[in-house]
Formats: sequence, structure tokens, C-alpha cells
Amino acid sequence: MSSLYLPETPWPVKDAKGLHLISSLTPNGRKVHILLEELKQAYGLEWTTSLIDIDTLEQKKEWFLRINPNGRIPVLIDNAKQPPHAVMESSAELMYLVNTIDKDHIFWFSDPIQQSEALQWVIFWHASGQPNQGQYNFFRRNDSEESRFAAQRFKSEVLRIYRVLEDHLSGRYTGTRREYLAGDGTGKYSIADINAWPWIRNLRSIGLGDDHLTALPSLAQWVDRIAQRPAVVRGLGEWYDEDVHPELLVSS
Ligand SMILES: N[C@@H](CCC(=O)N[C@@H](CS)C(=O)NCC(=O)O)C(=O)O
Repeated sequence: MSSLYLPETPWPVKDAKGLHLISSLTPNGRKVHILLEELKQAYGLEWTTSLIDIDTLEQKKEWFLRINPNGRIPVLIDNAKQPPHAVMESSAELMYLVNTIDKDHIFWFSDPIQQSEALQWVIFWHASGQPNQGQYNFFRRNDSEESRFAAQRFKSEVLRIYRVLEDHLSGRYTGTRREYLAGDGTGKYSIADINAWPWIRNLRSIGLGDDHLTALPSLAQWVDRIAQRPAVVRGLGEWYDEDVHPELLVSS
């Protein structure tokens, strides 16, 4: 048996034949769900899924930490590789999938300059957007004085980051309006969008305030444009919901 797995590693994980996702219904999980669903539609990709109830801290157990020492979901494992290859960090999982599956560059780019642009937006969101929005969500749900102070700080960072995206999509500095974050002309739907969308889709319900929202029209349109895609609807929803599919839950 590979050293990636322990005797107590749940069998759906260690016996999976090809790609296996360990996830939960969260924004970072949903990024990977959406790309898998897009690749299924485009290429007929098949994979299996296990769900973790993160409230039970299954992700802090030894078997899980072997696969992802960061103890967080999502994790992608390629059991077709010898030894099995595990990928942690949601953006790295998107990169692995486009590099190994997306041969026609439907969700990525063949041109190095466009690749560079797309990677900039992937990293921008991974390094700036999601950590700040994650902290904002944490503190805004708690009503102590310290939390209000912290929530205010993270809210202004989220707004600053949203304005960067708004300026980029509206063409404020380039003169060209864009539909998607990366790609020539008005852009092409890619993992640069998929990486950020599951977080930003909630922009109207995270307490930013109407005055701030009206200043983000291009970002709001981008949210609505991507929400229409069938693979996005599938990636958000019931197939990854432990209440609807308790048979997918794993624990040691
Ligand atoms: N940088 C990581 C963050 C992963 C992350 O924060 N996952 C959350 C759910 S969205 C999680 O596992 N939380 C449970 C925990 O922290 O134990 C990524 O992009 O994959």
C-alpha cells in the first residue's frame, strides 16, 4: 500500500481508481466541484467524491493529514498515478486539472502571455481575496467589540479587492470592458473566474452595503453571467451536499 494511506484511511479514498475528490460544500470546495463538472461536460471526465463533515474535525485526523498536512478541504488525489498523487490548495487543484485533463485549453490558455495573465488573477484571488473574505466572514458572524473592529478591517480589504476586480472588468484603465478575468479582448471563461466566483457570488448578501454594491456593476454582472452555466449550477449544489448524499461522507 502507498505511504499516502494508513490502515484507517476510509476505503472510498484509498480504493478509488482514478481521480478522487475529498470536499465539502464551501467556497473552496465549490471551485473544484465546478471545474470537475465543466470537464465532465467538455470531455466526459469521471471521478469519485468523498465528503467530510468539517465540524467533526475529520480533516485534522492522521489519515487526512497524510494526504493534506494543512488539514483542510478540498483535496484532490490522482490514484491513477504510481504512487498516488495528492494535491492540496484549491487553486493548485484547478491547475492540476487543466494541465492533465484540459488538452484543448477550454478553461486555460496555450499562449504563454495569456497563461501569465490568467495565473496573475488566480494568485491575486488565492493570496488576497479568499483569505480576507474568509476572515471577514468569520468576524462578521460574531458580535463582540473586538470582532466588530476586525470585521470592519477585513470588510474594507474585501471592498478594496472587489474594486480592483471591478476596475479590471469595467476597463477603467484599459478602455476595454471585459466579460471574464483573463484572455484577449473581452476575455474567456477560465479557471481565473472559477477560482474566485464561488466566493464573490455572495456579494449581495455579505453586508457590504447598497452604496458599495452600486459601485460594483461590472462585478455583479460577472457574477450573474457565470451563474447561468449548467456546470456551475451542478458544482454548487446537491451532489456535494452531505444532507442529500450522506453515503458520500467518510470518517475513520
Ligand atoms: N488555502 C486553502 C484553504 C482551504 C480552506 O480554508 N478550507 C476550509 C473550507 S473552505 C476548511 O477546510 N475549513 C476547516 C478547517 O479549517 O479545519 C485552499 O484554497 O484550499
